[in-house]
Parts: sequence; C-alpha cells; structure tokens
Amino acid sequence: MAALARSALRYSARHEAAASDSFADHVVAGLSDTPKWLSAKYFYDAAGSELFEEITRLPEYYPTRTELSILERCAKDISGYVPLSAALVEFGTGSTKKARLVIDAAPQLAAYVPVDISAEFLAAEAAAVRRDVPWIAVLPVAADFTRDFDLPQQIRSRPRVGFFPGSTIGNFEPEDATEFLRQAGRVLGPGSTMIVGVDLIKDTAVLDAAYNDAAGVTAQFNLNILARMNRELGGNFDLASFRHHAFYNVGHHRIEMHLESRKSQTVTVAGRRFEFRKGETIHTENSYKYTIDSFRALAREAGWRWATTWTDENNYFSVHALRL
Ligand code: AVJ
Repeated sequence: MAALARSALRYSARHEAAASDSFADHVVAGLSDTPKWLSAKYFYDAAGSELFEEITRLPEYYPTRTELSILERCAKDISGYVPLSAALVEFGTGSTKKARLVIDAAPQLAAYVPVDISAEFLAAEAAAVRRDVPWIAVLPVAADFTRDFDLPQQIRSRPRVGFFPGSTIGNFEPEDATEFLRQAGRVLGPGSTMIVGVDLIKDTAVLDAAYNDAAGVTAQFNLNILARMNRELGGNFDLASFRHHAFYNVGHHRIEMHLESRKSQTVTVAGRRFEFRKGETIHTENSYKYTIDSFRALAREAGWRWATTWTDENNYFSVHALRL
C-alpha cells in the first residue's frame, strides 16, 4: 500500500506560485482564494492512499484495471520499445504493480529506477522488487518527480525508458502536463522512450460514475482532505457539513471534484477562520481526459515524437509510447 507515495503534483502554475511547499501555507492560500481550492496532491496521506487503493478496486472505477489489462495484453509489444540493457525510470511510483508487468515482459532491462517523494515507501518497494527480480539493478531515487532530479550515475551510459502510468498526468493543467513531459525529456535525455498511461474522453455517464461510486469511497477520499486538515492543522471541519461533488466538465475535458458546504458556516484551520456560504465549494481536484489525438499533440508540443498507442476494446484508456 502506497502511504504518502504519490508525489507532488502541481494543481496549476498559478496555485503553485500562490502556495509554498508546506501544507499549512497551501491551505491558507487555497481557502483564502475565490473560488476556494486545494491541490490534489494533499489527498495522499496514509488514510488517503489507503482510500485510493480501495477506489482502484471499485466496479465503477475503470482506469486502473483497464490500464493493467492493456499492459498485460500488450506487454510483448511494449517490450519492443525497450532497448537492450535499458533502465526503466518510473515517475511517481505509487505501487510497482504496473512496472512489474513491463519488467516481466522485458528481460533485456538492466535497471529499474522508481522515483518517488517518499523514501520510506520506496525502500520497501525496492526491496520487494530486488527479491522477486534479482537480475535487475533496483536504484530508487527519493525526489519530487515534477522537479529536476539526477538519475543514478550507474545508469548514466544506459538507454532510458520513462514510465508514467495511471493517468497521473491528468492531474496537471494541460500546460503543466506539457511542461512535465518536457522536463521528463530533459531528465531522460535524447534517444529516450517514454511510456505514458492516459485516460480517454468517453461517455459522460461512465466518467461521472467512476467518480461517484455507489459505495461512497470516492466521497470518503475527497472528504479525507478535511479530516487531514483537522488532524494536521488543528482544524474543526465538520465532515457531515460538506458534500462530495464530482462531475465531468465537458468544455474543459476534465472531472472536477469539489467539497460543497451544506450550510453557511465558519471553519478554523491553521489558526485562521474561513467563511463558507451555503453551496460554496472547495475545488479539490481536476482529472483531465484526452483523446488519442489531443494527447499526441500535447506530447509533440513537449518535444516528444509519438511512436504508438495501445488501448482496450472499449477505448476507455490509452498507453502511449513516445520517443525523443
Ligand atoms: C490518481 C489522479 C489518476 O484522477 O482518476 C480517483 C485520482 N480521484 N478518484 C484520477 C482519483 C478520484 C486519480 N488519479
């Protein structure tokens, strides 16, 4: 389980500029703004990571199982994009399950470099991969994958394959997604390959259901950010006074998640008071969806050449191979 495993994601460049790296400063900046917002990266404390793992098993939440089915079915093809004695560099390793599918299908890989902000989590996952795949060099890097970081010097002379599954890229504003891919290209270097998982635009009812599950797990996941502020920042949010609200915004090609105040109320958190009107929301997440073409265009804009795309039979999810 990936406690604290998902790395820092910028909600948008504007929000990044407004908020510093501390959770308290971030909360004060986001809740002082109009409309109110918080970055999705703060969902993933231990409780939130647990809830996200639960989300991935929900019947309505198709992305995780669909991507896994694509990686399984297309593993041999994908391995064709992995050069001899290459290093697989995974950006923001939540769980190594997906990387293991690639590693199993590509015995020519010499090294696996999981990059994650949580050193503790990385150490445990790295040990497990070393035990199961002893012929591969496992070289974890504890870093914020959205920033510049140095690859381990052991892989300096190896070809690199970047791996960014899970449609985590959907949490970025499109301009920030472009900037991320450009940055990944700088880290990996010319001649590299990048394998990226991207959720696709589809029937609105399917999208809405994936973020409004009948069991209410996504609601708990969303509301956990209030509980986290109570735990860590001395907040007094009454969770019953807020409602999970998620919907597909057709014009912006994104799922938006909000927490809506059920009444007019004042909340204290991080030593500050914040007023909520009845019906006012905190915007807690965007999850952008792409078409195969719109993602190709974004990758091209970031300097990557599109090589191929794998999808499932419903065209719900896509895995792209890009070359630099
Ligand atoms: C981890 C960002 C891919 O957007 O689908 C799941 C997070 N939020 N349910 C997504 C999430 C609500 C997830 N990502």
